[in-house]
Amino acid sequence: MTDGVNAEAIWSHAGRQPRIAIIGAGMSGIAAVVKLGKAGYTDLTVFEKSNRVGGTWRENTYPGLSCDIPSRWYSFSFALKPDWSHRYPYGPDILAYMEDVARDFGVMDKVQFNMPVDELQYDAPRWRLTTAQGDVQDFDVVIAATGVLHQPVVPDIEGLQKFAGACFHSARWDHSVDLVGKRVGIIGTGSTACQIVGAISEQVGELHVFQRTPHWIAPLPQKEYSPSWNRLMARFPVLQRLAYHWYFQILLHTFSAATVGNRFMQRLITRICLKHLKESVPDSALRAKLTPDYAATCKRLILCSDFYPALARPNARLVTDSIARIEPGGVRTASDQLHELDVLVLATGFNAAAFILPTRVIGEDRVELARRWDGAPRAHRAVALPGFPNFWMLEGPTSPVGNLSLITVTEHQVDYVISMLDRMKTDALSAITPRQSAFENYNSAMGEAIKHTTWYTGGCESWYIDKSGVPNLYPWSPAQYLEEMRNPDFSEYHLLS
Ligand code: N01
Repeated sequence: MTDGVNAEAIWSHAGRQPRIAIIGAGMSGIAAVVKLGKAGYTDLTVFEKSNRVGGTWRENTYPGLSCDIPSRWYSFSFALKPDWSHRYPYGPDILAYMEDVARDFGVMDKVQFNMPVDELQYDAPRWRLTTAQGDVQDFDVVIAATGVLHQPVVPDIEGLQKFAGACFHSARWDHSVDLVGKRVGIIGTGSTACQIVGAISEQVGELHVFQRTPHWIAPLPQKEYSPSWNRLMARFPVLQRLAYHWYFQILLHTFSAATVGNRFMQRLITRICLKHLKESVPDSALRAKLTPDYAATCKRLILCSDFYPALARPNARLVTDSIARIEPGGVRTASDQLHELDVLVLATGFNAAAFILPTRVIGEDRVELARRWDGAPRAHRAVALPGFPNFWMLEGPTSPVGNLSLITVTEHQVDYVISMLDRMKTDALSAITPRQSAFENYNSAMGEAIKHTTWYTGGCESWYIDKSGVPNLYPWSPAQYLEEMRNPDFSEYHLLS
């Protein structure tokens, strides 16, 4: 591989720092800069398509935006925050936290803003990166920190373009539209829609919620932290660390366990959701429409306390009739009823098979990532891919791991990448790339194991399931994945000198 290549061109031969490109300044990009820096890798350039850090928390600004992972755990382990206002953090608070961390840990100095990356091409031993502006730079290592859910899906519904009122996707919220007193329709009843419905139901004139499939919804045990409690946290940082690990362990052994086969937890979650529905919705006909007929946790479990009460309000209407088409005046359903609307919100989710795409990534032998994946993205241990040397993904394919805090998963993945870089440095390697056999063994074992999870057996459709027909998720215990990240098995890789 290195024949004819000047030794100076290979960072580990020349004894210099690797030039590392990080794509994206969201949560993963921030974690990568901080952890790589602490490990001594400081020649970092972050390419951010927007003008701010924060990723998903920058892009989503819809009313009610919040996170259903507790704030004391939804934090960087190296930057715990004593003064979260709530147990479950609100979107603006998370964005402010991301920006604070980026500023305090010197991330901002590394970021090139408004710099989308169009193409990455491997030309051994370097990656040639081309930005949308046509700027070309070479890097030794590329880290894709582009997130999982960042490409909004606009549903293919007849007449959508003809709607006369305001219409926008939940991730492109139009804040110039005043909802007060308006007739508002919302398509979708996933995590996003539930938060929006809870937040806007009191101010709108009419609320029409178009539900294709009922979701399982557990109550969110929200709580405001008192100033005295937060002062205590600030005074004794050990308490912050205890809280971080407390929530980590609790969720690991309850919700995460249920998704990968813990029958007791599965039944408990089902009971909690049904109790929540019964207590929130007195009308038995409405309750029947809201009761799922598939297993809880098959789709992403929703934690939300104000969706059901919002639907029980007199101005709300749950529409379960399928949508026939959209007309200038509103949404017409299959029973030929027109729901007249002023505003239509599309809470219809994201393309979960995109990851770094549509950036064109070209590996060895000019293989294109988009072709290689063909709608069913796979990776080796979620972070690497044969034929794409020195290219690492954070939150890559199968990364959503047991609904753990994505920050925890990302931090472990960054540590894994650091182990690889350390190995390159000590062994003077030019490239590391997973063996095809290791990739195939890992993915075929995953493909078998996933068939025993609720995501597959639960009898639902969800964004977890890709073009291959199986969920694109890690099928084993989340603790096992973190262990895999802590202890890289180098025999799975070609280590090229
Ligand atoms: O998207 P979704 P989301 N006609 O794909 C419906 C994370 N998240 O943005 O269920 C009619 O879950 C679709 O119907 P169905 C979290 O991981 C986290 O809500 O497919 N309806 C569904 O109801 C979550 O899982 C937080 O039958 C159509 C909805 O639209 C992920 O983001 C907060 C339709 C899409 O639901 C995505 O959630 C928010 C059509 N043509 C989100 N097309 C946290 O708190 C789609 N639907 C961390």
